[in-house]
Amino acid sequence: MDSLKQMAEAVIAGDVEQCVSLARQAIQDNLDPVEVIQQGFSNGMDTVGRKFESGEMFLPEMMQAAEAMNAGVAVLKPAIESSGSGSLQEFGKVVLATIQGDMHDIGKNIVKLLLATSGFEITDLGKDVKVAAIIDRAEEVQASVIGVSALMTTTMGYMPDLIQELQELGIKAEFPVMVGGAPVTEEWAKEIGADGYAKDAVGAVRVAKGLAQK
Ligand code: B1M
Repeated sequence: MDSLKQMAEAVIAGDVEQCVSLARQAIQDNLDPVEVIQQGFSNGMDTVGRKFESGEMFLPEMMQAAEAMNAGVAVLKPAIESSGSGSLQEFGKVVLATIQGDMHDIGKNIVKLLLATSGFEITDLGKDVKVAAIIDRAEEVQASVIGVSALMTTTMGYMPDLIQELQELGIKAEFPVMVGGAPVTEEWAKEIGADGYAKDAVGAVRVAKGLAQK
């Protein structure tokens, strides 16, 4: 089995030690840490999601899988940071949050890591963040971009609320909004009037750079 497949299997098994050991091995083998996250660990998480949906896995196993993935990502983090160009160019400020009602933050944290290593200053408001708190902070730090993540169909409904609120306050043009997360699509982002959508963390960097330079 190739190492990316082994990583996916280790996440599915919720095996923290194996995730750590495979991530260390990946660094020794000079594998691209971002590819390792996206093609390895994240693939395992997709399977976990499908198994949870079909009733083959339950909440404690999903939590264990999340712990294992986080442990693997933590090992890769310094390698991603040292490969970044953050110290070379400053692109702007991003206020980042997982939207209200949503506790999923693994993907948002990966987006944060890549944005930070690409030259953005990040204000991470964490998870389950109310629309008003996101707007307050964006105004406070004079954000170049607001980035919001949602992992559930039930919580992505707060994203249009954010955009509507910005419109009502008359500050929509000042704060471009980038949205993402597994259930979010490009079409939906357009429909709600978001300024940018990214499918993954690598795409988020590209989109944020475009929005910050407008
Ligand atoms: Co939950 N969960 N979960 N969960 N969970 C999902 C999302 C679900 C799809 C599983 C399923 O049923 N198939 C389902 C949602 C169904 C729906 O849409 N309504 C679900 C459910 C139901 C729940 C609970 C309700 C379960 C329960 O309690 N009965 C509960 C909800 C709690 C809450 O939020 N209120 C819950 C809890 C949890 C855990 C705590 C156990 C854990 C989260 C741990 C954590 O995040 N700290 C968890 C996990 C791990 C998942 C799955 C399996 C994996 C999510 C993940 O981390 N993926 C997920 C199934 C799935 O998504 N396939 C599932 C890996 C991550 C790297 O990918 O987050 O997609 P992702 O991020 C990517 C891209 O989406 C993108 O870039 C990232 C990196 O490439 N991206 C952005 C993300 N944000 C972006 C922002 C951007 C741009 C790109 O711009 C700003």
